[in-house]
Amino acid sequence: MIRAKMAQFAKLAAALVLSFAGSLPAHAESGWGLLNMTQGVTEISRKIYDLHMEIFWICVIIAVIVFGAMIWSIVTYRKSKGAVADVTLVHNTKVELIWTTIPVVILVFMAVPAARTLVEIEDTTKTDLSIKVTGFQWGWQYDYLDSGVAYFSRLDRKSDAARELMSGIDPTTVDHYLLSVDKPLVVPVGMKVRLLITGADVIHSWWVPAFGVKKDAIPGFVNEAWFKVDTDKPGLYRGQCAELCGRDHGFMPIVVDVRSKADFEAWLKDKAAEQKQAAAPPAAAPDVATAAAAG
Ligand SMILES: [Cu+2]
Repeated sequence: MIRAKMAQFAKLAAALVLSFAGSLPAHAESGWGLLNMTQGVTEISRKIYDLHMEIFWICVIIAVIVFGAMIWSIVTYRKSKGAVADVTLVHNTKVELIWTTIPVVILVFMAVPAARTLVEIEDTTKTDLSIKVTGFQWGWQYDYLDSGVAYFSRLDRKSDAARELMSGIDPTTVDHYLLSVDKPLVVPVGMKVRLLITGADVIHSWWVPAFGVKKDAIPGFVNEAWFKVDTDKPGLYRGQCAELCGRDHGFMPIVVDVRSKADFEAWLKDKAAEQKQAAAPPAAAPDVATAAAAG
């Protein structure tokens, strides 16, 4: 009976771990790397990863020492072995000093590098390019503030069709199901890109793990974030809205198309020209009234 229950529990735990692993879409790693956070493609994302690993191992060491001592004590001094509780030890200044000082030292040891990285993350000065990001139900709007280029980015058509109830399309046949968009955010490598993040309706959150950026998009507020992708890492990077924002929260992915500087400049020029043309008034049509009067 107990054995069957345990087997059932093990199965459930395995299923949970697997489903968790499967829900981490934005990571390029495989195997165990999938369970960890990504190292990303920016200096800041690597610093965040290093901090994460450093603090993770500190926690592991503390856990091993604390649980080791606890389990050893429980086993060694158990009642069946005739152990009797010591009720005379009520206060010991030396012990209290030790168990206060050690955690303080550990905390300071963790806080100093963490604070240093935090200051760097918040430093949005000296940026090369500013893009306003507006989260809305359900997608993202990107405004290139210096060039006037602006467009919406939504879930791609294929995913959108496949997600419909009884669409008849097997989602496993759709490439990057629910993770592709019609028009990705296009940015250059090696440039400090500043994002001005806000919301149009409710709170969303712009999250791209590979850049180490996750920032809330709040209506009425403008939050700042920045990233600078390594010059040798152009490519497509994916993310998602990270703040439960309503019915279609799971259907507003983020894709960032990181290109070389020259490619980016060309794209921006084309896009600006395209939008200028679309916004221009149509060529003067013949005046129907004058033509009729003349005839
Ligand atoms: Cu959202």
